[in-house]
Amino acid sequence: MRPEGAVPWPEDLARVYRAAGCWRDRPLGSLVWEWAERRGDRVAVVDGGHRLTYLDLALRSDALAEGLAGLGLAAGDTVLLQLPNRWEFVVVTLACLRLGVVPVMMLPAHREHELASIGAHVGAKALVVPDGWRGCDHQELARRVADALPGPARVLVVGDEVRPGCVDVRALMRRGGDPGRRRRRLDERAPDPSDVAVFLLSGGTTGVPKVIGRTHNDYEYNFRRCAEVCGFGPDTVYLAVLPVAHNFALASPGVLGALHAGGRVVLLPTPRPEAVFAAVEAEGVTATSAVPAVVLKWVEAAGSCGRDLSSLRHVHVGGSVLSPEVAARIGPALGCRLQQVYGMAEGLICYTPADAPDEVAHATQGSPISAYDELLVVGPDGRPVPPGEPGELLTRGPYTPRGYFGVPAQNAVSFTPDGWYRTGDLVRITPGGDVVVCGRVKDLINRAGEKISAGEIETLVQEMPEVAEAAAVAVPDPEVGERVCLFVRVRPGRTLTLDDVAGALAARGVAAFKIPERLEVLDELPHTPIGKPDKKRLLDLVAAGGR
Ligand code: OOB
Repeated sequence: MRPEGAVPWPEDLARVYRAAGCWRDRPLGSLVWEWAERRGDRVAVVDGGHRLTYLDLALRSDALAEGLAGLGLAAGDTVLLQLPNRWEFVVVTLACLRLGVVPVMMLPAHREHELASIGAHVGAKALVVPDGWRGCDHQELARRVADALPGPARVLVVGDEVRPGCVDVRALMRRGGDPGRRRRRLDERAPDPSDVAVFLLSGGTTGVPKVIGRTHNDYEYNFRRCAEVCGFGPDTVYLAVLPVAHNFALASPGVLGALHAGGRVVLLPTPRPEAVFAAVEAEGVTATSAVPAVVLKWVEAAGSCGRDLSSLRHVHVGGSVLSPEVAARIGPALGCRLQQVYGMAEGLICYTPADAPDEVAHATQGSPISAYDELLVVGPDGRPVPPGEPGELLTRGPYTPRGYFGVPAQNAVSFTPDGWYRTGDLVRITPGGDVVVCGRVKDLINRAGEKISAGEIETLVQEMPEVAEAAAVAVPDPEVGERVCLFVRVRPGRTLTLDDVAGALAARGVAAFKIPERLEVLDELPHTPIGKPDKKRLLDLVAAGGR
C-alpha cells in the first residue's frame, strides 16, 4: 500500500534508474536477513553495555514486526517514531521496514506542536516513544498527542516504566515462537520497494517541518552510495552522535550505510566532547558525522582530552556552512581527514571524496554521490547562470523525490513543473565540479535596497581568530529598512568588539554597506535540534532587544 499523497518519479526515469542499478527493487526490511546470513555473529550495534549481533538484530526486528502486526498495524500505516540514539531505535526502524509500516522520523526534541500536527498530517496510527528522556515525560506527552489525533492511535513505549494503556516495546521484541516460520510469513508480506519506506522531516528552521516520503528503492541507493563514497566496509566502526532520526546520521551513510557495509554502529545519545572521545577510544571508532557547531567543540577540546583518537580516519561535517578556516583546523586537531557533506532530507547528497586534496576538502562541499543526480544553478529569473556564478540550486535525481507528502500547493512552490526541487540554497559550482554553498537564497539582509548575504558575512567573520561561531541576521531599522546584526560566540579567553569586526572586514576589502552594525556576544548561539544555527530564535532575540 502507498500512503496517499506521496509523489512518485515519472515511469521513464524509473526505468532508467532501475537499468542503471540505482534501484534494486529489494524491500529494505529484507536486508536485515541478508546482513545476518553473511555475518550473523558479528557485532552490529553497540549502545553502552548493550552489544547486538547482526543475528540479534534480525531476530528482534522480526519479533517486533510480528508484535506490531498483532496490534493491527499493517503496510502503509504510519507511526511517529521518537526515540533517542539507543539500540531500540534501530530495531524499531527495521521492524517497521520489514512490515511496510512507515516510521516518521521525529527528533527527541520535538514536542506537542510538532507531534500533533505531523501526526494528524500523516494519519499516524501509533507513537513510539521512550518512557522519559532528558526531563520530559514522553509517555504523558504521547498520550496527550494520541488522544487529540483525529483517528485512534496506540502509544508504544521503550523503557522500564511502561504505564497501563501503553504497549511495552521491549516485551514485543522478546516474544517466543518459531523464528523460521515468522521470517517466512514476513517475507511473504514484504512491501513493494517502490513504496514509501520512511518519512523524513525537512530541515527548515521556520514553521512545522514538511514530510518527505523516501521509498525503499531510493533510500537504499542513498545509503549504499554514501557508504561507497566514504569507503565504508566491514572494518568501519561508525559513531552516531547526531540524532539518528536525522537523514545525516541515519543514512548518509550513517547507521544504515555502516550496517549495509558490514561495519559496526556505536550509538551515543550526546555529542559532548568527553563522551565522544571516550567512545572513540573504547570502540576504535573509524568514522563519525557532525554539524559544524558540534565539530567545533570537538576541535576546541581535543588537545586536552587525554584520549587515544588514533582509530578515527574520517569525520563527515555538514548540515550548515563550515568556513574554510575552521575546516582546516579539524584534521590536525582530531588526527583524521575531513569529508564535507552537503545534504538534505529531500534527497541530494554531495560529498568531498575520502582522499580529497585539502583545497577541495576545506573549501568545497563536494560533488553529488550519483552520476544520475542533476544540478542546475539558476538566477532570480529562473535561467541558468554562467558557469561558476552563484545562484539557486535546483536538483533532480534517483533519490530526490518529486514532492512533499500531501501538500500539493506547497509542492507547486518548492518544485518546478518538470520535477526539479528548489533547494533555496545559494551555491556556485567550481571548475572542478564541486559545490560551494554560499548561503540561503532568502537569507538576505536588505539594507537600503542593497542585498547582503548572511552566509557571506558569516564565512568572513568566522575567519577572525577571536571567533568560534557566528551568525548574521537582519535587525529592522526605520532609516535603512534592515541592518546587519552579528551574533558571535568567541573563542575561550578572547574578546571581540564591533570595531574589531568592522576593521577585519574592511581590511579584507568588504563593501562598507555589508559591515555589521550591531554585535551581540553570546556564551552559546541557539541551535536547532540537529545543531544548526537557529536563525528564528536569533531574530526573536533581536526583537526582544538583545539577549
Ligand atoms: C541536512 O539535511 P536537512 O534536511 O536537515 O537540511 C538541508 C539543508 C540544505 O538545504 C542546506 O540549506 C543546509 O541544510 N545544508 C548545508 C550543508 N549541508 C546542509 N548548508 C551549508 N553547508 C552544508 N555542508 O542537513 C543533511 C542531510 C544529509 C547529510 C548532511 C546534511
